[in-house]
Amino acid sequence: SSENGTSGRGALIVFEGMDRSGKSTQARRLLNHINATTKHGAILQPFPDRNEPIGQLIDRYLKREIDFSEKALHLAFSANRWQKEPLILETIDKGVDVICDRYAFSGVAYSMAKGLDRSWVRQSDVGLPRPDIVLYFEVSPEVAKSRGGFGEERLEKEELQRNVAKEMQGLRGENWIIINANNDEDTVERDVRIAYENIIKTKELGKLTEI
Ligand code: T5A
Ligand code: NA
Repeated sequence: SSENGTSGRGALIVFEGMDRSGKSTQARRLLNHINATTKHGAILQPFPDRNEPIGQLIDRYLKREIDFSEKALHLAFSANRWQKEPLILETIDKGVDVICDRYAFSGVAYSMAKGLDRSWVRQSDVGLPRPDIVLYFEVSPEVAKSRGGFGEERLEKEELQRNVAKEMQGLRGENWIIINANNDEDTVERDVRIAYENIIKTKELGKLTEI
């Protein structure tokens, strides 16, 4: 049964999905909800984490200020996650939930969509903490396009987004919950809360083996 309460380890919750599907909006809402309604609380961990040294380079790449080769960029995104692995583990150990806004699935899907080989791409994230649940935000291209800010950063091209969506389908595991992200913010929030309440945690946090 679910240990989602005041005892035991924290949960590792991942938000994934297309650009502009509303992940960051809902990750913040879930953070506030958990902190307002539980003793254990939660922290929010975005990826890329643009405050970390490697994340600052990724940020400059996304803003078209510097260039990376595709493989170096892939490893930078992955290293940015490894940088945060100790914090994630310590936090979960203390009983606090960790909410990741994107994770290794973005890393694999974006790099594969750009043509990198799957077996090469997945290696760098093997061994990272395995999420208890992945909330996958599915949004139609038309809806995503209509939302604020689309197209500002360099990976937000339509064809790439289509390929990313295709690659993401192939990464779905049994711990994935599909969220209809075309809905309004309150409807999506309700679905996210239901998924959160139904998380079933194993005793120990697992590790990513297959991605
Ligand atoms: N990337 C990332 C890789 O290539 N490899 C990796 O390993 C990782 C981790 C930056 C880029 O990096 C790539 C993927 C990305 O291309 P990012 O920082 O997560 O990644 O990207 P952002 O641009 O910050 O975020 P997204 O584009 O993914 O947007 P979100 O978080 O899905 O959407 P959000 O919540 O910011 O909302 C977007 C807009 O829509 C509105 C919001 O108010 C906002 O204006 N909105 C809604 N409007 C109507 N109805 C709703 N339900 C709405 N929800 C939000
Ligand atoms: Na975001």
